[in-house]
Amino acid sequence: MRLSKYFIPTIKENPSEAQIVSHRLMLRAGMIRQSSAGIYIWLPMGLLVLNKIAQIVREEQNRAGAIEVLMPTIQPAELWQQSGRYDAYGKEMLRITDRHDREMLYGPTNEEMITDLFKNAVKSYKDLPLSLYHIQWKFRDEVRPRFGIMRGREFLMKDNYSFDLNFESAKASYNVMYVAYLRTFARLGLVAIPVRADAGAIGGDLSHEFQILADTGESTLYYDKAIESFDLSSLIGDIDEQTLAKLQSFYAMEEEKHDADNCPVAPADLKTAKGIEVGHIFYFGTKYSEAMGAKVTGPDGKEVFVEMGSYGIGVSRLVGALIEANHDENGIIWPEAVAPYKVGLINLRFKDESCTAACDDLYQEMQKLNIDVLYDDRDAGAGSKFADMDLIGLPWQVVVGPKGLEKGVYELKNRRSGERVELSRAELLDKLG
Ligand code: 5CA
Repeated sequence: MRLSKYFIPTIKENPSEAQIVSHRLMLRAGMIRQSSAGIYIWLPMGLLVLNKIAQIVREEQNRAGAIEVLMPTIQPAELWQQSGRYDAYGKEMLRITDRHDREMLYGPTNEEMITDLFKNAVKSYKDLPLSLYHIQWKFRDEVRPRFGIMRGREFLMKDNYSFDLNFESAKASYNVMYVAYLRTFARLGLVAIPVRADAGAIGGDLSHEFQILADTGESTLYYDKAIESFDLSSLIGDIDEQTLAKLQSFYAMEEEKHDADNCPVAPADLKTAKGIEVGHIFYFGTKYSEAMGAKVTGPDGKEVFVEMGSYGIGVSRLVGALIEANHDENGIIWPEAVAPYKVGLINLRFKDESCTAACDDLYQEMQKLNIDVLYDDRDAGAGSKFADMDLIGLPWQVVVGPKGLEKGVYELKNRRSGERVELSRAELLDKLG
């Protein structure tokens, strides 16, 4: 992509409304613009990252055996009346009336709709276990939308719903998702601590939140420091039962549920930190299937209410969480897995014919080699080109200037380490290809 023909409306000054670094950088780097409180326009660079994260989430859901569907954003109130949540949800739910005076709502989550779908489509235990997910926009009329897309009113969520015949099978489905979540966050280069979000009652509800440690997190966590010696990011491979059991036995709790007097961890081993909740998984048994009449015929011919779980990932929140974990004073530092482009090509002397010819040549060659490149071909000064490139945070920068060209070399800068090397054309293309 040529920057002169693209749309990255960057901002020089720090936007006064942004309290945390990710919000500030997303606005400054031209990734998002606010439309109204907690509702954002995703600009090209933001959208590229959002889509890349969604794709990694999708691949890990598919690998875990979940099947993708797409449910609508607008739901009939009737379903929520059946589950009893229509009144309980209160003001956080955006309620809509259509032209026929039917009560509708913009979905804050999809348990009701999926349970209704299941009830009408699945009748036998032979079709179980079943796990369906979608990646869809949600709306929650949050009391305090803040920190940009981190706590928005409209946000993109991956939500997944599992259906099983009995508790054992439901627990296994839960654990498959638990592992899929660890893998997903590891692929994003994030260390997400699984935090127990239930009271720990055996056989009852079971729930974990996945928290990224960051000073700007909204949750306060208490956890056994042994978790840190457990290399969560290395868990990309299969996890055996023992490792899973060990991981799940570590103490990690949100402040509200942490009881200092009865904590099983010795004070010297207990750590506290702030976290950003990027995922939340629940096993809730037959809560919705009983309320909405979702039954299957078991092997003995008797009908039973289906056992369910639901599993959410904040896809749009992850964009912010990734920036909180990957930035410096000059801007964003994208991990390659989610970078909007892999390489930024900077033409230092727009008016110098040999510079422009060399850049055009590199640009064409990179495109041939499928190297994702953003070419700063604007008629602008070197200083502002460097500053913009650091701000938007592409992992690699290729700098083409007259001095290098005389020697027949290009400069390659690693955005994260700041390391610069001079390479020939062939070496450069080889390294980036
Ligand atoms: N039905 C369940 C699981 S599918 C559910 O809705 N869980 S949740 O409320 O915890 O949301 C799932 C994830 O969505 C959260 O972990 C968080 O990462 C993200 N999320 C929730 N609210 C917001 C919000 N206002 N802005 C951005 N992301 C949010």
